[in-house]
Amino acid sequence: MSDKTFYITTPIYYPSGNPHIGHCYTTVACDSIARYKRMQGYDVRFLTGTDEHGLKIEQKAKEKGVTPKEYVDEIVGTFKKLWKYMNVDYDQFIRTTDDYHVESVQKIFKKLYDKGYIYKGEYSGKYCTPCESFWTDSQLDENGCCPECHREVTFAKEESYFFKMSPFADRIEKLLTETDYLQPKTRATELVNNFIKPGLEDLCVSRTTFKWGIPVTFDDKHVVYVWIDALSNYISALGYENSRPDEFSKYWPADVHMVAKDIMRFHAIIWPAMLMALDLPLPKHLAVHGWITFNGEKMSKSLGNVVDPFVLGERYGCDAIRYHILREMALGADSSFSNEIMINRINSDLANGLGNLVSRTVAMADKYFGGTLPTERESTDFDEDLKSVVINTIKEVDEAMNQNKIKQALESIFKTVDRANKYIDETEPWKLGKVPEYKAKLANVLYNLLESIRIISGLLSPFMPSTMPEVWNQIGAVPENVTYDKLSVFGVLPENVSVHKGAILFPRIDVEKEIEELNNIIKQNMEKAKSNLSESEKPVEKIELAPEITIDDFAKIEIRVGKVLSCEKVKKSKKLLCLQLDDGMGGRQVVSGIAQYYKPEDLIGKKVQFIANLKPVKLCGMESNGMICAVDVPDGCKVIFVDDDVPVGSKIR
Ligand code: ME8
Repeated sequence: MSDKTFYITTPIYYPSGNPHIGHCYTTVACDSIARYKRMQGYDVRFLTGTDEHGLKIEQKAKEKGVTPKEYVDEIVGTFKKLWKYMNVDYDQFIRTTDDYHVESVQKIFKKLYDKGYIYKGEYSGKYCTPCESFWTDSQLDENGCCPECHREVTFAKEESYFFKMSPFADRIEKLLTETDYLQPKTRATELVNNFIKPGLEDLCVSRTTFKWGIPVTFDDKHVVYVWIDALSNYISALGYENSRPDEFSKYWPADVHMVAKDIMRFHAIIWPAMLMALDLPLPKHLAVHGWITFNGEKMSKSLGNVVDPFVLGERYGCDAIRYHILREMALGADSSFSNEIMINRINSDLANGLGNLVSRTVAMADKYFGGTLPTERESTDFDEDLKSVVINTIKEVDEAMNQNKIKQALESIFKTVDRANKYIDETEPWKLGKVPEYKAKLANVLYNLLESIRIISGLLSPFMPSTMPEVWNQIGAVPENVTYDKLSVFGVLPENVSVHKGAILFPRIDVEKEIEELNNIIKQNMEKAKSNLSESEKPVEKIELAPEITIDDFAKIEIRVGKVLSCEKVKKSKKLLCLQLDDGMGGRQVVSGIAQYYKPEDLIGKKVQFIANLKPVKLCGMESNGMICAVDVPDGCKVIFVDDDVPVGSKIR
């Protein structure tokens, strides 16, 4: 094993709902970096896992009538299944319910207490129960509600242990502003201005109001609260302060913690403070990416605004999904997910770009040389430029990967794919194939293409690990031809290489048909997610009100009660019903667009509300004197009926 080590971690995910594309991004990104480093010869440790304690899990398990452990076990199983499906090759999966982790957290808590960094106090403030969070007044939203879920907060007081943050403020500020810990470093300003400059507040690190957590050994009323439990996973996994074999001295400090921006603060401020308090070396880099959003909202399972990664993988293959999410997200920025962008990207880059390059090259080697290249060569004017672009790719990819810029690495590789495709257009092998004297030239062109594909596919293998072995098989490469050191050298495949025609790597997708099918799946998911939400999870709907009006404005609208005397469908219209109302004023006819939701007999004899002073209009040739009041509901519309004892003609005020 190499003595160059590389330790990379994902966040440990909450198993409070099944994983989605957002979770896939961080995990697949770390997997790709880990694979790249393994390819470079590093002894890699790639850690992922689940963060299983807390009130939310306790509540959800209760609602389902199972123990918290039973509840998380099932979801953790789905996470593991997804990582297998996505070909994520982690070295260790940590669960915060694992004994060794519990042991570490208890010792770390006690150590910090003994050193005087943890003390007992009282927490008081505005508290949001579903989010398990205390908020300061300035953090509340414009209605004085929770800034995250917008529900009401209550005043709460609780005995808690606190972790002193202020002793570390100066060192943390330097870490963020003077070192390359934070990637991208541009985010340091917001952290320094929002949290460090105003004075670092001590952190509440224990709770007494729920039980599903790691008990504080010296005060059993308390369980350790969120961050000391969760963040410690990065070192407990290596055997720090527990009975696992010591790998801490080998792999710590971590090379990369990768997280999304929502938990940047905890990793940029609290985690370094904890390590400083424990006198431990700090991790080398914190790579922060944005959110995968869907229609502008953070993608999340509870909103149902996601296509299940299993469904996507089943349709396009896991490598297409890996490629799409890695290619879309720039470190630091959000990336908006759309099925259309995904399918177009798969079609353009994978089916047309890479897939075509491989299939055309292999097909021509097959057609013109029966699959095995002859050894005579004659160069073309385009060879040198192609070779220099191809050989240079690894430098660009290395440079990008050293900064964890995966999107940039993939851009470089696909620029080379384009260059190789252009080489086919330049050399026109189909013309060379027609002239026997050009045999050596044609062999040279095809060999250069196979070599380009070898290097491209070698560089792509950390990102698309399932498909690249198939590419190697088709171009006649063996694993030794695509080791890292061979990816900067042109001319590795044997001169008389044999290709093997194979399946299409990335079939072209029919965009319109797919979008329609995926949209239907999303619609179903949204409905399912809504009906599956527990009361505590249901989002408070944001209702946009029309501009304010005065009572005088309202007085201009006459809403009155009428009784439906008769009702019939309007001929030539699927939507309209024509109603005759007793309006207490001699009667009137109203035409209403409710035919899809009500049969005439459902309405006859019912009392309804109608706008009595609306200017008459003609609808499908029928005069309408007013409008029936109704509301939109998810599967249609409902008329607002009035109790039978309300007299017709009554005015609504
Ligand atoms: O925060 N786009 O767990 P979590 C991009 N347990 N990434 C996303 C995403 C999205 N829409 N949604 C989730 C926790 N992620 C804590 C972490 S670590 C010591 C404790 C990814 O399940 C992203 O990496 O809410 C984010 O940081 C992580 O999931 C949070 O997962």
